[in-house]
Amino acid sequence: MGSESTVARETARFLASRGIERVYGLPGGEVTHLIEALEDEGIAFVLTHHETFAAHMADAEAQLADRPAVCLCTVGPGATNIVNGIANSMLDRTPVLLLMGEFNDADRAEWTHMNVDLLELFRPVSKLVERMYASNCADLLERAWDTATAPMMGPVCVALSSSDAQAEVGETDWPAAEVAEEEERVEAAGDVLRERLEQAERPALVAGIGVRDAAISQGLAELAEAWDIPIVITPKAKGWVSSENPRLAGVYASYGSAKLQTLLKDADLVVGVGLDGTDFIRPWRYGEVLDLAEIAREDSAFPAERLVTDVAATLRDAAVDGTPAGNGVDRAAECRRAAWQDVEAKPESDLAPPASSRGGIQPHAAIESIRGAVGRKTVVVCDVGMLKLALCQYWETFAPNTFLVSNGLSTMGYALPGAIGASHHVGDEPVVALVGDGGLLMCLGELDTLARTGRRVVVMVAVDTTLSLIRLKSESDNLRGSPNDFGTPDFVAIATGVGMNAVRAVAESDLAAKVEECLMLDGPSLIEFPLDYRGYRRMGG
Ligand SMILES: Cc1ncc(C[n+]2csc(CCOP(=O)(O)OP(=O)(O)O)c2C)c(N)n1
Ligand SMILES: [Mg+2]
Repeated sequence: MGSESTVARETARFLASRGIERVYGLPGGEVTHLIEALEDEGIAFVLTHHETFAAHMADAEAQLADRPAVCLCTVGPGATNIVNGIANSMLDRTPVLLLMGEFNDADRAEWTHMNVDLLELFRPVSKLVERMYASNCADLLERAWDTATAPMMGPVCVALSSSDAQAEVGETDWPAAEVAEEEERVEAAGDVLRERLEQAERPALVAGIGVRDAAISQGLAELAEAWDIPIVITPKAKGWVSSENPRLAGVYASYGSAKLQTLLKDADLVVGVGLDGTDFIRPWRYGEVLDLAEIAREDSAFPAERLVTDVAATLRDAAVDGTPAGNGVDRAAECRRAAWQDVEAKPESDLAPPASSRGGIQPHAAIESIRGAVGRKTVVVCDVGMLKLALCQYWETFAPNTFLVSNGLSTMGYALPGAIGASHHVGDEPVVALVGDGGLLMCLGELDTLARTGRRVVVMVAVDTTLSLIRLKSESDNLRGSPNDFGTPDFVAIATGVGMNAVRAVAESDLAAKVEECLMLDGPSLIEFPLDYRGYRRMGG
């Protein structure tokens, strides 16, 4: 301990020592001293218009940076507002650090105004939630950071009152940079895996959220090639197995081709790589999985035979001298072909579209046009809804960390703030947000955050004038779809109103050109395009 400091200043100094350059959030009176201290240490405060979207910004930044990112909210309504964002990071295993306002111990005992029990509120949606004081500041900050980054990663919440933030504390000599401590590794289990592969006739690999690691994804590709095994991925693994990999069979999400499901059903050995119960939108309905896992754990959502091992080394070991008998290239190609045939072969539905629908571009045609115009290394952030289900299946990804999506919680309103957070990490390169009209309407205020921060984000909003996913579900249950329908707000006018460049593409023929045009701009832009909701009725699985 050196000279005198304050808890707020030490928090800021700690974050700066860990490479944190910005904190996203929305203040209240309890956190103003903390924000001032952050800025004094060179940490920018990015003001958002809703706390949950601050958490989404941190979530996207953390995924790309592969270290915690930080968000901030005030006590009471600020904290209750951010619960959704923290829960999203919990279910997507993202290391986000939340700094939140709190009442000091004396006030908390007496006050009712804005006073909710923050520890109880955040316990189910975070890995750690604790109050910070001068007495535990140094220990808690380091422990929170380590907890967030320990497997399975996730959000941590530190609550601090204004008076405790100003309390005096000795200056801590924070280590300049964090050197990731090597986990004590269990031995590689290449022989066990090899033995099982030798016995199998129709093996399949299923890769999930934990494949987002260079060594593991490389090991997976080597194993698949050596034994010629088809690979199925979950939405969080998109990009970590390239769409150009000839053994990629498709994405296991709510919607997939019937062929993909047959592949999984018929497999006599399914090897799970980095899988996690939160990967699956529907419970795993196929045979038992031999799950390669870094840590031992119980997962009731995903029962499996767990092989606790150094996953990357095990994959690489078992790849050596593999027998390429899994027929993976052919089985994968058949699944990919079938996914497109599903869409092309189904007749147009004669069910009525939403009343305010203006018709529009077929979803799959829109995805192909946009994909052709967006660079292969550009980060794309996807919102939730039918658009997500279509994008997860049909949007091709060619590089790690080029497709971000809220999967575990599947919360609407992720794409726009996620793209802002991603953009802060990627710097000058453009980032794309693909969002449904319902999802964008939920977070319109963040268009102002985007305009104000000037980030190079292209927001593409698919206008089908309804909550398509829920409308389709209602229709398939023989219920009315109309309660899900809404109007046709002029998104171009809204974006222009906050100072952004905005254009409307009306037909498939000008969509790609508009995307290319906006990707060239230095600042933010929005493209509104009409989408024919009826096209989603062709998606099978
Ligand atoms: C915060 C939140 N509220 C409700 C839902 C339930 N939900 C899932 S998809 C969806 C519809 C999304 O509509 P839109 O953004 O227009 O996308 P579309 O389905 O039309 O492509 C809803 C309401 C959710 N996932 N998240
Ligand atoms: Mg919609």
